[in-house]
Amino acid sequence: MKVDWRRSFITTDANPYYDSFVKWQFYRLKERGKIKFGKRHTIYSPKDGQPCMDHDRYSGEGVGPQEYTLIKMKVLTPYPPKLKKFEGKSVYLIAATLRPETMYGQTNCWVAPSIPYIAYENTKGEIFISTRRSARNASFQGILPKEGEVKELAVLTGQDIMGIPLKTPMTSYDKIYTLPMLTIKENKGTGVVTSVPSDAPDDYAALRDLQNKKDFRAKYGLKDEMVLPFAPIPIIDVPDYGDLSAIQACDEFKVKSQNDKDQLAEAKAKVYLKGFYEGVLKVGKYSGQKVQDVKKVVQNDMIASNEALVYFEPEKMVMSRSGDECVVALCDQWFLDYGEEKWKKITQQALENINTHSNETRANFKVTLDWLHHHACSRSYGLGTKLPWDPQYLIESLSDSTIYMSYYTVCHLLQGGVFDGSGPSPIKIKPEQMTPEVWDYIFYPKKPFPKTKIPKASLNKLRNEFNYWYGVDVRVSGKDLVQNHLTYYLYNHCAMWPDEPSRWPKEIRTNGHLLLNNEKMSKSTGNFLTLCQALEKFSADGMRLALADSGDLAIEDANFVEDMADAGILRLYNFLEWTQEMLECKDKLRTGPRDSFQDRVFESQMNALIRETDKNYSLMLYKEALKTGFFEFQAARDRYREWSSQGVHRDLILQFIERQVLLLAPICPHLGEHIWKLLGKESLLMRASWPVPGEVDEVLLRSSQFLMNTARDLRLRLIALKEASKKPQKGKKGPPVPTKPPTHAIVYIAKSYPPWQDAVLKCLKKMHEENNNSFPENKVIVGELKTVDVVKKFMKKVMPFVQHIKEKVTADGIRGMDRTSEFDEKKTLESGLDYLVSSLDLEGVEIKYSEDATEKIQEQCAPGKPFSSFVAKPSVSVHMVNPQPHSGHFSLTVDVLDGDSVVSIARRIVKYDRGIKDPARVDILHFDDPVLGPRQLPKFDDPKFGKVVISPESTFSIDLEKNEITVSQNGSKLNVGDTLAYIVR
Ligand code: A2H
Repeated sequence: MKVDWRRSFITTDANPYYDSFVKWQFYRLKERGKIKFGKRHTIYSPKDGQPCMDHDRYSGEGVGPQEYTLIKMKVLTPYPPKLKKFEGKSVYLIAATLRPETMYGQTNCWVAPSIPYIAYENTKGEIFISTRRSARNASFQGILPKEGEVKELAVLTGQDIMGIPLKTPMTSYDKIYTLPMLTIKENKGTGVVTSVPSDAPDDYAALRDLQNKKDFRAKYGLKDEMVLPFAPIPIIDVPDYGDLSAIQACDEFKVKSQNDKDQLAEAKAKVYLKGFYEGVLKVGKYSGQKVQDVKKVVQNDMIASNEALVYFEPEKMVMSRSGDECVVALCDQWFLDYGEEKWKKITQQALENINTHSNETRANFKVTLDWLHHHACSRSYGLGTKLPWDPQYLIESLSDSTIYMSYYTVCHLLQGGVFDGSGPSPIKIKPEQMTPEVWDYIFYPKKPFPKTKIPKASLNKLRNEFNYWYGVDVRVSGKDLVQNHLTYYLYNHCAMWPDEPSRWPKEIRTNGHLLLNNEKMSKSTGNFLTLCQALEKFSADGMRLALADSGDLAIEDANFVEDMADAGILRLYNFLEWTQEMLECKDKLRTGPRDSFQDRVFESQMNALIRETDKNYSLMLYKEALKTGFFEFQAARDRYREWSSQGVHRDLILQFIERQVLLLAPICPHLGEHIWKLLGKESLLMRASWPVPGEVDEVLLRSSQFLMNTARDLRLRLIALKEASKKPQKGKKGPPVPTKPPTHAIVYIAKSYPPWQDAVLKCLKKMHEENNNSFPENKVIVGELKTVDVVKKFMKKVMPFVQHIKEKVTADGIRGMDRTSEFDEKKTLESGLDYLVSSLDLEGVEIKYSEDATEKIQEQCAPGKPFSSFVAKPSVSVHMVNPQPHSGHFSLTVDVLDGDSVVSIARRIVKYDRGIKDPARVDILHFDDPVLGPRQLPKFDDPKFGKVVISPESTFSIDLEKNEITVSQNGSKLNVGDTLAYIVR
């Protein structure tokens, strides 16, 4: 069973209080001239015997009536056999067109050879020939003698009336012929199409097919004189396309025949819009006037001379819920005159002041407001309130639910908790006491107290409620409702409270539909997930997380992806596990001052993300809130952990956990409460307030970003270097020569730009300032720079550099033109040195100023843009044995570099042996006898037997030629041979 969603919670007919409210609204709308009565072209279901409004439709929501001009094309005598019986009567083929002003250019008439047409009589006793479907529509528009009845006087095919002569209005040809067009649609217009090859690419392509192909003509029994003499007539001048625009467009898009669907579509897209909006008529009474200005006038002229008539049909197929194909009918009805200019205008103004959250939603409102004209508000059966002044009609459901949010402000006092208003009323007011004047008093501050038995205090209470709560702060609804409900909502607020904009809607946010795994949810395909199933599969928090992540866009559909939901749960689980781990070991975490570079960056990052998340939540951008408040928040923590070589600070970690839980609470409250308890909080998380963010040090954050970028750059270049060394070298055959992997990186940073770039920047900044904070044209920039002495020599490189700076300014604002760094780049990089070295698998990273480097390197460097190079320092390999029994540590080969220390070698051992946690616990020993020592059996109960611990202060040096390693210890030097030992304490 389909339930009208709005009625399902207000229940108008069953609820006498709401019924009185709707009646009040309609009385007032009518008094203010918003409701009128008359005959209108309306989408109509013959089976239901009444208009078929959006909510009565099975398909075709939002579809309206489309107007066509029917051109009467008189069949000349003698009539063909199938029409013989109409001898003595006027017979017309009636062609449906959207462009009556092009009738000057008709060269023929198109019919489809095999689709069925019927002949029937119109109100004037003339015979019309068109498709059955169009006759059915016409019969509801006063074109046929009896409403809804089509007497079929003859049934024929297009072929039966092929090649017959016609007399048609306006064209310069005396008579034209019916010819075959194979692309005519049976379900559009009348199935008869008038042909204007000068302006319609379809017509030109079809006519040319016939003119070029004799066999084609023969197939349909056409004589040459019916086809060949008819050249397109120039009638409209279209800028860029001339006065035979269709021909030009067919050439441009290489249309070869009427079957070239795609090319024709392109040609039409180009020429129709341009022809209609920019075309100028060059023939007839209105020669020299714009097409769009004369369309209506030409139509009226032809109607006045009985050569044409107006006809409507639904723009697209509309099916009623009762299974009927709807038509357009001229109906007597009450309608809301949404086209009335003053009303439209004030509604447009109201829209200006509404926050629609997205430009697309606003644009959809604007389009709707542009075309909306009238909306039938009455129907003869169904559910609903009776029209108070004409109770044979009911108010249709989109019209009785436009301002009901105001009813919400008082309904609790009238209805209590009772759904259908059957009482008892908490305020003791009976439904029949709710007269229009009583409602006036509640909703309008200036209205006097009405004649009523209701005590003034009671009514004042209702009035106060309304006054306190109204207007609606934000309304969230489906994007498909902009074209009807949401726009009516605006219109009616403006009509009911015309002088009180404070009662008008303030924010409207729309959302798309929810997809499941990138596809539409549909029971028939099985791509479906109920709320209960989702809960079972992903838990409440897991589902909420995936829903929040599914998308915020107002127009595009949100997408619930099950893989993402799984990944989300995993993330939540990891967060919980990590939290428990941290809480268990919190006493081992670093304490004391929390002012290292990484501490300060992390704190600032948290503060910035709290602010951003706050903003995202208040804009109802939940995907964004999740991004900043969870994914990025976690990433900030991960970075902090990775980069803090001296360990993370306890206070910051605890603060992070608490803040994380708070930021995520709106989306994952259950996990939040659990962790809140683990944190030892006494009251509930739900009672806690939003975290108060501290200062955000923007410069510090940018310096941290600089560090990240440099690290990333180093990593990428290192990978590239390794890849390159695997490839055979140019010009040399055979496998690649193994090159030693780099051991060290040198990062050069620049204190300033090279002189010519510095001069360019200075100049650019000045021009940018003088040109109202934007760059002048490149021409001007070059002209200016040419005059600067230091720049002259570099003119070839100047424009690429200017382009680079422009891009920087687009990304970072005017900061992109800064000539020096806003922070100390050297200090910044040094603060991350330990992590850089270990994560890059290098022995060392050195930071140097570019001024100490070659000119070439200086050119590559700029503030914020360091340059790195790599070196492989020479080494001598040494064998490392581990004499500890059952330790799990193995013998390894380790490279020793000149200047190595015990710790640096220990670090290298740790890299190979992940079983060792801390390099500081590794001792290195040399053998008493460097030659024979290693050949003796170790003593299991005394691993150090025959060896000496090398003191941590010692340094290693190497002799490459002799392939020897020497240790300097307390001023003495010792050759340690080719084998050393290590012991893990
Ligand atoms: B117009 P819309 Cl010069 N099958 O008239 C295919 N096409 C049909 C049709 C049918 N059953 N019934 C009508 N049409 C054509 C003139 C014209 C038209 C010019 C320029 C543009 C143009 C001369 N042919 O239409 O799908 C008719 O051709 C631009 C779209 O209802 C009718 O107007 O939008 C137009 O298509 C109606 O198309």
